[in-house]
Amino acid sequence: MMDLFDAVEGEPRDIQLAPGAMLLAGFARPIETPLIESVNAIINRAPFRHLITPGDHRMSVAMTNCGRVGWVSDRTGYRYDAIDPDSGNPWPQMPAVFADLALRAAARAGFADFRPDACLINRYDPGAKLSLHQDKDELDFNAPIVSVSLGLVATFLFGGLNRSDKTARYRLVHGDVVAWGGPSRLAYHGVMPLADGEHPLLGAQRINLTFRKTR
Ligand code: MD6
Ligand code: FE
Repeated sequence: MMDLFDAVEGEPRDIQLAPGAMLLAGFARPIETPLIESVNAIINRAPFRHLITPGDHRMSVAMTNCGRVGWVSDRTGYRYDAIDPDSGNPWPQMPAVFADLALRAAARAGFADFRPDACLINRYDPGAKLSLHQDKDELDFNAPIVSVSLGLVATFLFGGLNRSDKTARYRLVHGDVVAWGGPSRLAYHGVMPLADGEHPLLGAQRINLTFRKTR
């Protein structure tokens, strides 16, 4: 596996994964505490749940959302919806600390003025994985996606525009941000089954935030 050194505190490093795909190592570390507090406030109102895919498969990753719309899946398909189907209420608002992080990270990666309207929050417990997929349920592929890793280390798979393209593996650690757009916007990607472990702030889990502009 490509070995990326862990972020040295206060020294973010930028690594290009492919044209349009940047890993900003350690970028979110300085605001880890408000990020985790915000996640906790969101899951209080919109708890994590295991969605069912159109193929009738229960996802191993538990999900929730904040923002104007949230990504949901059920037997009828995938969509962005303004209403949390579990509660019947709108999703919690996107906290300013989230929107500001997404804007700054995108700008650093070369995508100016990124104003996401959705933030999908994923929880990986040991063994949870995300199969190779494209993020293509958004209407605007000009905007990038910004992904923030918190908690346990994950192995991120990054391929090409065809499912059969060879994938590279990257180690994502707590505080890393991946910003992803332009020629990489529709690249296949996934997450390998999470290894067990104990993170000092988050315990035996990985939390991933992905920010999207859906329209
Ligand atoms: C994850 N991330 O890291 C899942 N999608 O847990 C994604 O599916 C993803 O990291 C698009 C762009 C960046 C990502
Ligand atoms: Fe994705």
